[in-house]
Parts: sequence; C-alpha cells; structure tokens
Amino acid sequence: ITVTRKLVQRLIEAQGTAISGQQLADEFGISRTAVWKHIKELEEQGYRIESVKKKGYILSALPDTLEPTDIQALLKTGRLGQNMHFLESCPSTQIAAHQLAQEDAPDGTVVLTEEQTAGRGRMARRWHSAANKGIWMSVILRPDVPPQKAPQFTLVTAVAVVRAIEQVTGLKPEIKWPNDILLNGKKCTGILTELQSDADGIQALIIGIGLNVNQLREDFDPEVQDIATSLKMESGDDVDRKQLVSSILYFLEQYSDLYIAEGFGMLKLMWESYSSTIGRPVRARMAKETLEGMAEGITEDGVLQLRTPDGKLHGIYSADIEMTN
Ligand code: BTX
Repeated sequence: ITVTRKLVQRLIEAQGTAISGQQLADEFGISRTAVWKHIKELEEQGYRIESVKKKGYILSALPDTLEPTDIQALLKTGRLGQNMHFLESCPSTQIAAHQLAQEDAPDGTVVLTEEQTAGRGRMARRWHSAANKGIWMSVILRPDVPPQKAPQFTLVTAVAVVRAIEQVTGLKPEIKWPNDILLNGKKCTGILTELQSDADGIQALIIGIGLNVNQLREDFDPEVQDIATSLKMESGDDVDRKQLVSSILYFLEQYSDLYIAEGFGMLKLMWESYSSTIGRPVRARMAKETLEGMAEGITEDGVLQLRTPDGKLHGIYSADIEMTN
C-alpha cells in the first residue's frame, strides 16, 4: 500500500478534523513538500481536500470509486471486509468468492467489483450489473452452524441491507419474501446465498448482494426498466457507495452474529416489520404449482406461511411472490 493511500486512510480516520502538513510529514517520514505533492495527486483523483490556514488538511469528499483501502478506513467491523478483494470488472463476484473460499479465504472476506459481465440471480437468472453505478459484492462467512440454518442468512442479510439503506439515505425500503428489497414497489436489491458444504457441515456461505445505487432509468437494461429502481431514482441524490458498503458490512456482521448467538427470534421480528408480504394476499409461483392465499408470517426457519382459501396452511420454501391486491 502506497503512501498516497495511507494518507487518505489517515485523513478519513481524522473524520473531518484538520491534520497539519508537518504532522503528516512526521508520521510518514517524508518532507512537507512531499505531503503537498501527495495531496495534489489525490485531488486529481477526485478527493476534495481543504487546506485550512494554520491548521492543516481536511478531507471533505471522496471520489465515487470503490477503492478498498478507503472503504476499510470507513469500516466499523471486526471481521467483515477486513480482507477485501476489488476487481475492476469480472463475470460474477459469486464465482470469484467461491474460488477464494476454496482457497481458505478467512471468514468475512469480501469481493467487490465495478462491473459484472455475467451477474447471476437465483435459479440461473440474470442480474444486470451496469458499470460504476451499483454495489456488486459477495461476502464469505464461515459460521459454525448446521446447514439447515443457512437459508435464514438471506433474511438476515435483507434486514442488514434495509438498515444500511435507511442509515445512509433515509429511504424506507420494504422486503419481499424471501430476498427482494423494494422501494415504491420496485426492486433495488437482490440477495443470493450459496453454500459450500461437506460431511462436516458448512464450509462457507457466499452471500451475494446486488444493490442499484446511482443508476437512472436509462442505465437499466430494457428488460428490467419497469421493475427496477435505484437509490438515486428514489431519493433524487447521488449516494456514496463507500459509506453504503461500510454500513451494509457493519449491520451484516452485527445481525449474523446475533443470529448465530441467539437464534432467529429478534431478526424474525425485524424482518417481519420491514416486510411488504406479511398480512397480504399473495400468489406464490413454485416450480410445480402456484398457490394463492394470505401470507401469514414466517417460521423460525424462514419458511413463508401461506393460508389458502380452504383454510390449509402451507409452508413455502422457495417461490416467486406477487401481491394480488
Ligand atoms: P433473483 O432471481 O431474485 O432476481 C433476478 C431477477 O431480477 C431477474 O430475472 C430480473 O427480472 C430482475 N433483475 C435483474 N437485474 C436486476 C437489477 N439490476 N435490478 C432489479 N432487478 C433486476 C436476485 O435474484 C439475486 C441477485 C444477486 C446479485 C448479486 S450481485 C453480486 C453477486 N454476484 C452475482 O453474480 N450475483 C450476486
């Protein structure tokens, strides 16, 4: 890691207070002129740095990149994101993360990219991942839980992403079972949880998060223009992707640790409070059949409880849900 990158980390960590050129020079063992040159270089890269007379330098804005060392300086986590891989472009961060997990990447490893050329959703569907406007990332978790406790991680992740969107933008997203996050009825986030397991249990969970951040309608593929939205389209403002990544990883660490330690109870309540599905009439399309009825809740296992008009309660493990009113 270069002096320039270390300098940014130091300025981010100062959280808006000024640090003098002399102090930076001393800390990095370089001259004040060298400090000034690094500052100029950073300004050219899009960092906004104010120099306050007699006080020093203040970082006032970061460029819209996913520079991992910047994100790491913002992180408030113990594990998630402490090991971070950034790729300018890749077929899918899921594929890269599976590979890293097989190579013993530690719990909390994150793969982030600016662009996916073959982003994937559930059941081999496509996930459109336009360049430089979204967050396309995969998180490797290695929880010590039996495989049947894995599906709830999708729900735990949904709660974490909703909290992060609320924190960074003030928007109020809703969750559609099991893994869509909606704003005004349109999808802004998809979550895909995949598993590496063997006879000993879970080796790794690969949690893929695709979040539309700064796209405008025309940035979306025509195929999804009517069903997709972005945080910018809903809030009217550009959203800082670095802050958002940092916030998602913070809540994901908190909530997955809570789930592992205490079970699903608290998170089930949070999930239900954000859900647009529960208490509504829905249609559930499954591989072999379609059921219509009232979505009554989810179980401790994350299974959707759907009551059909004949009074029967059905447990739905995997389906596409549509609201029917
Ligand atoms: P899903 O199967 O629930 O959703 C896929 C469906 O969502 C598509 O069939 C399409 O209708 C719609 N869609 C596709 N792209 C978008 C988009 N950008 N915005 C809104 N709707 C869209 C959801 O699967 C799981 C998606 C996970 C994506 C992440 S990105 C990082 C990681 N890498 C990777 O390849 N996948 C995950």
